Amino acid sequence: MAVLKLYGAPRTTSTRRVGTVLHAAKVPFEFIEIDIRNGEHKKAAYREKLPFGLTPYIDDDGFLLYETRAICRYIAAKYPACGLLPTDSKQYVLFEQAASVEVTHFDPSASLVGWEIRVKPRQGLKPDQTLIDKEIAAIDKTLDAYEMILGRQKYLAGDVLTLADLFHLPYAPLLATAGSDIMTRKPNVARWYNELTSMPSWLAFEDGVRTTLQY
Ligand SMILES: N[C@@H](CCC(=O)N[C@@H](CS)C(=O)NCC(=O)O)C(=O)O
Repeated sequence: MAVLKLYGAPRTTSTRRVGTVLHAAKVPFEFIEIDIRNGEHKKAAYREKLPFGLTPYIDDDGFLLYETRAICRYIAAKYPACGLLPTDSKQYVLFEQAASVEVTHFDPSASLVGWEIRVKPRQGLKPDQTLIDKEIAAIDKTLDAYEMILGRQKYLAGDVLTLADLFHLPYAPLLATAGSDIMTRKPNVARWYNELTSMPSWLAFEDGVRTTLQY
């Protein structure tokens, strides 16, 4: 059986989300870089694989999949020993609840901040500080709820680490890059955030995602 292939841009948040989960689940993979600077992902041949013209996607022995959270669910379901996706029905929906919180309450603002501080400067544009401040204030409100949840349990879906926690990783550290300390101001959020950002699977690809055949 062929080794799983990850096609993406090594330093982007989305590719790093998948790389982190592959590493956490100890899944060997070949990394194939997509040249996003020259628009490889907008070409017709690429859109055959990923019609939205974004990165990343995986090819697992001919099975193609895009959308990072779906890819991560697939990896965790295929390699259940990683324990990142609960199988018990109640634990599973608590995971889905937490995953939904990330995608609806955390990601919209965090990815806007990411766009302002990472993408705009690359396009020669100036980040909009008013927008950054507004989005960081919105995330801070969301983190008040996280503080309550994480005061009662270790992780967002219970006392076991799940993909719902890991889904925050690519964007949460960007808030510090944007000059904000909101991830470390509330004690329970800070404990959770510090644990996540110290994980070897997160640190492994600090310099970019790369082919990893052995752990
Ligand atoms: N919802 C998608 C988002 C993918 C995405 O936005 N990828 C970015 C990199 S972080 C990308 O390919 N950007 C290139 C572009 O917008 O042209 C996912 O989770 O996979």
